[in-house]
Amino acid sequence: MGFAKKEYEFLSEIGIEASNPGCFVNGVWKGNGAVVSSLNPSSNQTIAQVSEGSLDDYEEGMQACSEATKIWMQIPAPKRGEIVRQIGDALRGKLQQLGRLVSLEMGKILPEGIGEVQEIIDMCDFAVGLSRQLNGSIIPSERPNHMMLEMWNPLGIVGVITAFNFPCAVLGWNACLALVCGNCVVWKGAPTTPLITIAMTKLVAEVLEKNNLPTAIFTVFCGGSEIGQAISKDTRIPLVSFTGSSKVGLMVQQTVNQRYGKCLLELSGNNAIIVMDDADIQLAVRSVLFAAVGTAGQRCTTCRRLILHESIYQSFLEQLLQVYKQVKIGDPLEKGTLLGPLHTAGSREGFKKGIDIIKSQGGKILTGGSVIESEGNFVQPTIVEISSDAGVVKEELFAPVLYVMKFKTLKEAIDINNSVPQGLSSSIFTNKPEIIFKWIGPNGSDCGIVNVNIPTNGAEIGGAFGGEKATGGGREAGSDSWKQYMRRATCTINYGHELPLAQGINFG
Ligand code: UN1
Repeated sequence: MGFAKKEYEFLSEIGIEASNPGCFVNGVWKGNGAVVSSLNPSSNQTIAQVSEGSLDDYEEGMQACSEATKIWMQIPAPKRGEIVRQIGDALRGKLQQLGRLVSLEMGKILPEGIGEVQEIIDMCDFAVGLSRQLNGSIIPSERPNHMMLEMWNPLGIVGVITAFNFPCAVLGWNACLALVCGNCVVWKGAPTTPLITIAMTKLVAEVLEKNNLPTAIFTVFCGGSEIGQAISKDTRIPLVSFTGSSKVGLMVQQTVNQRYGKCLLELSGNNAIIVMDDADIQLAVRSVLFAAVGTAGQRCTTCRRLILHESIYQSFLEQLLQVYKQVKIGDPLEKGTLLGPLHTAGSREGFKKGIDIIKSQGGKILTGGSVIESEGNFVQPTIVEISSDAGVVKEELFAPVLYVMKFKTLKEAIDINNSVPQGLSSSIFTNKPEIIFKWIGPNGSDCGIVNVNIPTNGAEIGGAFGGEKATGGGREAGSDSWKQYMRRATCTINYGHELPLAQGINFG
C-alpha cells in the first residue's frame, strides 16, 4: 500500500511507509497495541499509520535494554562519543528529509523543522567533545595518606518522554548526553508525532548495527499514557526525563519519586518580554514577532506576555500590529509561510475556549482572536490587552496569543515578570548596563533563562536549558547538564597503614 499523496513519498527515504510498526524492541520493529493515524495538521488527513506498543512489547524491550546496559557502560566514554559522532553524521545526511517530516507531521514551518534537526546535530557535536571531558575532581583530604576523588558512573537506563512541539530535538538533548555518559535510552515520543519517532530511531539503529552494538541500547515505543506510566513506575529506570505540561509533569514526578527514582522535568512556560523606554524598538518588535508567532506559539519558550514601558506603549503596539498584519498564514512547507497550523484539532478548540475566557476576564482583542475556517487547525495570531492580574494570564495557552500590559518602573516590570507560577524564559530590551545587571541578578528575573535584547525562544544548545517553579527545575542540553545523567561516587582512599578518623575522632 502506498501513501495517500504523492507529496508524502519522500518519507520512504527516511524509512517511513504507509503503515509502520511503532516499537523498536531488541532490534526488531513491532507494535501489538492500538493502530493510530498520524495526521497532517494542515488538512487533518492521514499521512501514515502506526501500530503502538503494548505492555508486553514494553516488557520485552525493557529486558533487552537492561541486558544492553552491561555492554554499553563498559565501552570507554570517548568510544561512545564516536558512536554519537556517527549519529550526528547520519543526521547531516538526512537533514532536509527529517526537517521536512518535522514540518509535515508537527506543523511548524520548514525552516523551523530543519532547525530542530540541526539542534540535534549540534547536540551530537557537543556530546562528542564531552565524551572526553566527563571529569571528576580530586579533593584534598584532611587525613594523612588519604585521597578523595569523585568518580562519575553511568546510571544504567535513562527514560525519555518527549512532547509533540519538539518531537525530536528534546530527544536529542537527552539521548546525546545519556549515551556518552554510558546509559541506554528508552524513548517514548509524543503520541501524535509517531513518524518522527520512527524515522529518528531508524537512523540511530543503523549506526548501532553498523558498529555491531546491541540495538537495544536505543529502545523505543510509540504510545500514549500507558507506556508513559510504565516508564514512570519502572525501577529499572533510575532517571526519567519528561517534557510536557506542568500538570502531567507533577504526576510523573510523584510516580517516579515514589520509587526513589530521579526526574528531569521541562514543563510549562509563561515567558515575558520587557521593553524599556531606552530599547532598540525595531529589534524588540522583530524579536516579539518570532517569540510570539514562531512555531504558532507552541514552544515552551514562546513569549506569552509583553510588558511595555508606558512611554513607548502606544507606538510599540502600532508597529507590532503592523507586522502582525503581514504574517503569512498557511502550509508550513510553503516558502514564505510564517504561521502554520496548530498541531491538532484539539489545540484549535483549546484556542477557541481560551479566547472566550480571555474576553470574560476583561481582555480586549487588538488583533486576531478567531480560528480560520479550513480543513486544518489554523488560527489567527492574536494580541490581547489585559491586566497582569487576570487569572488567564497566569496560565499557559499553547497558541499564538500574546498578552500586553504596561509598567512605569523597572521594579514593577520585574514583579510582573515573576508573578506567574511558571519560570522558564524571560527577556528584557534595554541598552543600560545597570538595568541589565539588575535583571540577571538576585532581584531580577526568577526564570531559568534570562535574556537581554533577544527573544525568549531559540536558545542555543551550549547553555543549560530549563526553568524554575512550575517549569520543574530541570536543566538539559549544554553546560554541566550531563552530570544529571550520571551518578557521582565520592571515594576516599587510604593508601597508608594508619586509621586516622575524620573530625579528629579517637575511637579506642
Ligand atoms: C520547547 O519548546 O520544548 O529555545 C523547547 C527554544 C528551543 C527549544 C524549545 N531551542 O525555543
